[in-house]
Amino acid sequence: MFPFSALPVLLLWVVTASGSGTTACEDAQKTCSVITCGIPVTNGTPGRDGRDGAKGEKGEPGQGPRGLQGPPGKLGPPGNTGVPGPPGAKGQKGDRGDSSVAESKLANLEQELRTLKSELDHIKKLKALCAGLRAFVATPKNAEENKAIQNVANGVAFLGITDERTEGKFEYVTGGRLAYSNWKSNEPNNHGSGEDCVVLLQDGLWNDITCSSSFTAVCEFPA
Ligand code: MMA
Ligand code: CA
Repeated sequence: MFPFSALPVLLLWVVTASGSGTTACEDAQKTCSVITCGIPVTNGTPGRDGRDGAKGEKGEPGQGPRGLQGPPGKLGPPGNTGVPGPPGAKGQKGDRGDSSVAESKLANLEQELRTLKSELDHIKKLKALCAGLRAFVATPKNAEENKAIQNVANGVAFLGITDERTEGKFEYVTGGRLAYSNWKSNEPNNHGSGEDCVVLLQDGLWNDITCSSSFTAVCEFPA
């Protein structure tokens, strides 16, 4: 702003000075202690442009219509790796890679099946034995009957009682739950690989025993 508004005043002053000429300077010498003298001059060519001024303040936003939103920017770089998650639930126990486990399981099952078959055979034989006599394998229903069978057997004898159908649940081979029992202490114990038949011992007490054992069978005839 300054150069433009100051310019007319400056030019005016220069014109006045040149107008007074040398005579004004000679006059001044008589009255002033310090003077400035000069010769008449003509206007020089304008000086070079001054340096750029300081940057102005940021203007108010314009009022024109707002442009459309630009397209989304490029995908940023991937983030840092996260912290590891908590450990997963424990899985089920796997099979042993060894086929010998399956083989030994099968062998056990086969043995169990053979035992059951022989037990059933034995019970069937017992029943058949007495049935041939139109009788049943003895099943004492009270102490009196138990004593009678004991006397007839005169030693260890099979009774018509078994838990072959359900382990621990003794019943008559003819069917039905036990009405009476005379177990020896700690019997029945299903000893060893299993005992599903019942013998009457010499003292009249009962013991469960493997059906494959061989003992006398006492048959009872319906009265
Ligand atoms: C034998 C057998 C079992 C009985 C026990 C009692 C060793 O097995 O008779 O049936 O329970 O003896 O000790
Ligand atoms: Ca026993």
